Amino acid sequence: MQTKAAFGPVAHAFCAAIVVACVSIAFGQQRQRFDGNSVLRVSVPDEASLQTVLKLTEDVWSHHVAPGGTIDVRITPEQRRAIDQAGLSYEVFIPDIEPLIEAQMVPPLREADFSGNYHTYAEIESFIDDAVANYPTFVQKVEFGETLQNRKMWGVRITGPTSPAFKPAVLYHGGQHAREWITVATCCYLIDHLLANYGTDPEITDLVDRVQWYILPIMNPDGYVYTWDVNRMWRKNRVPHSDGTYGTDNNRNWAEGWGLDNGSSGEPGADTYRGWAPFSEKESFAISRFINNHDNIRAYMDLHSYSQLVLWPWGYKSDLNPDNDTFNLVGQTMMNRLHATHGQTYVGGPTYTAIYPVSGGSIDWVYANHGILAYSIEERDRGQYGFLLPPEQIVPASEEVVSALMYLTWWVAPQIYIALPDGLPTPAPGDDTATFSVRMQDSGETAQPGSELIHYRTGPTGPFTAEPLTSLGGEMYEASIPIGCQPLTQFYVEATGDAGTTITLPRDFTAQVLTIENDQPLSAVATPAETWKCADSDLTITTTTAGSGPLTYQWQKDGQDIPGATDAVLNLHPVTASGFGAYALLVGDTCGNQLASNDVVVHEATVTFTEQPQSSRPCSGKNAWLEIATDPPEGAVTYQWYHNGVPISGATHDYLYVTDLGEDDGGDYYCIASIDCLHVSSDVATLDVQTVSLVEQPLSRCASTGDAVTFSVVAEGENLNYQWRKNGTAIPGESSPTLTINPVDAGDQAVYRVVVFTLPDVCVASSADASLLVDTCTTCWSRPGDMDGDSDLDLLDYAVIQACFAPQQPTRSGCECADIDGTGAVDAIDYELFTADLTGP
Ligand code: 0X9
Ligand code: ZN
Repeated sequence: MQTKAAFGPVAHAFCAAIVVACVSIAFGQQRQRFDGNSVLRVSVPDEASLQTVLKLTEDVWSHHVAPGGTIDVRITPEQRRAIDQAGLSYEVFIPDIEPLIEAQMVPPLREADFSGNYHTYAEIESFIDDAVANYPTFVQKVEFGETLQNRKMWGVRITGPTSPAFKPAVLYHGGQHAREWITVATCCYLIDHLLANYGTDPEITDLVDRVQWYILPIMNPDGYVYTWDVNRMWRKNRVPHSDGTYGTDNNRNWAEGWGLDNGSSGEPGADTYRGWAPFSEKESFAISRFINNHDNIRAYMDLHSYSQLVLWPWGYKSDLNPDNDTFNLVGQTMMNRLHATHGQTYVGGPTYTAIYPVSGGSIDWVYANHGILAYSIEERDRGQYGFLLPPEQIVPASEEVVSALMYLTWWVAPQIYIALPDGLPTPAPGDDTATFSVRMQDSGETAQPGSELIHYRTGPTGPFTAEPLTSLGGEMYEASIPIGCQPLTQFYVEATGDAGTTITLPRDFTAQVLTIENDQPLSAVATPAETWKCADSDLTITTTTAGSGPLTYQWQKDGQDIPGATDAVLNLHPVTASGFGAYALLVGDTCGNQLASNDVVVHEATVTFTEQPQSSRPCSGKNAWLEIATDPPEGAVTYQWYHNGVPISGATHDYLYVTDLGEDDGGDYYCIASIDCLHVSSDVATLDVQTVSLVEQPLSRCASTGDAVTFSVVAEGENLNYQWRKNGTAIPGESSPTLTINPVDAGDQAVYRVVVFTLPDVCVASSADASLLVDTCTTCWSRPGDMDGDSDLDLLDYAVIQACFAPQQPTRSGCECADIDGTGAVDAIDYELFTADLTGP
């Protein structure tokens, strides 16, 4: 990330004094200085401290960023003060990065000792041109592509003059990330190393002769130039975005596993921005096209820094890739070589688990789309200098990486190129041999006639047996190995070349062999597992079987073979009384294995109800629940419920639930349980639905002291009981359909209602509220709708208004006061006016 604060007047004043550090470039931009910026390894014991650090700086250098560990960050002096204030503990890796940056850019030194220094884009192009000029017979300049800023992606192809039948290629590059300068330097070192030692070092001479080496030091030239001219800490390329930010991370832009938020970013300004589409970037697109066009590429290395890691696919998911054994074998040897050279420790593994999720990384695409052995090495160091590895370390760092690359190249470049052009054989169940073709191409040596062998064993352990391959003429051979009834067969192929080199496929047969899965285990499942049949009905037992070769079948009943029952399916037409019992299928394969299926138990059909539905007297509006149980239970038996003799649709379980009971729901219920030909009815249960309905409601009244008032209710239902309430409280002894108050006095002004219920099964109906107003209805009070003159609009008033409402009005006394709008009638408008006032603000 570019830190804007580092520009400005102070930085410009410095530029005048320190010419070297302020190279002006075409756009007039000057190199951003990092005076006083330091690199710290901060301890982040918890999420809060990690967030504190991440909020301070966007320039995070380290890989593992998780609470409980440490984080390497580049920070300004102000940010460092903030870290001090937050009380976080840290180690200072670089107190001031500016002098280190300058030391890496000093030109006189660069000219004196090429490999010991970092170089500009232009210097590397002349280095390539010099290599071509000095070794014209085996170095070619290769244009891998062109960038948005029209820079060429210059690299080389190095190979000796030999032309065997098959010459594998390798593609190694650096500089996918701009600031990882050591990777660029290592590629230059590799070019130099191959050229300088060709003809003297036999291993190098052989591999240069037999392999096409494609080496591209700077995959991301625009970003690389930017690190020299403007911002040493730049990572991405320099594509401009509409939001004013720059750069896409090429190593998040490849098409395999592209676009995941776990392992890349969709924010253009982010350091791991994935681009707007897979291969939207010219650099990643160019390399992918190059690989598509060169089908002999067998190994790929994408160099990065820093952390000292050897990484392989996958980066975008945690699964092991299908060739993880091979990746691990070669990866471990590379780690050993990296360590053996100068004692530096490198660790590694699949990217996702070894470091972190990487979505849209190069090695995933290269491996997934071409089966190429694709690695990424994170070069030196482990954080001390990070991206600013001092020039003194270029040679040792490159020596150890080149040692690993020599091994990777050796692994993919056998002198005889052995392949299975049709892949591994997939024998059909029961086959006793597997026959497949093998190709042996001269890749430096031709196979001596008779040395072509296949070594096999039937099983995962034990010694191998060798058989000669059958020559089909030219490069083609046929291999034939017994597979018999073994679950797996393992093999490797061998040939010895005319110069005496013995080659195997796989490359290291002591660590890895090829495996053919050749047998299906025997299995048999018979269905149904248990069944009930009527005597004289038909039964079919079906099976699912698997195993090697044609299978043999024998049915048994109660442990005895059934003569002639030797098909996979058993038909019993009909099941006779003697046919009830346990059936099983004995199945055998061509390998002599035998096993029995599960038992299928055939019972004579019977149904017994172990629980019967119960009659009841539920209240209307409530729910009713009927339940049955049978032996055998639901599953073996099917059910159908009936109501008054009519089947209820969908009622096919061992219960029946009738909701919101109405009068129509009363009547007889029963369930018919069926099994095969047998149908058995349950007991009949009667639902006697009880209803209480109020035909006439008590009505509100206006009365004078001394009057006699009667409230009454008319209800329908059986065995009715009555209970009168005054203002919600029961009035003792009032249990008839009428309530008489005689004589009325002021204390009787209240709201009355009656509750009507049945016994002994209680079903309840409650009447409407009726008000009794005493001596208050003769005047209409000032508040409209206030019938009793207490200035409130409450239940008492409401009941009167309701009672005055048509059709009873206006004859009822007091109703004239309920005519709120004065139209001469108590109607819906008065009712609305009353309730609006009641609920209004
Ligand atoms: O995150 C990356 O791109 C690499 N680390 S770096 O610090 N150099 O940026 C790791 C890339 C691993 N390679 C792939 N899985 N493609
Ligand atoms: Zn990188």
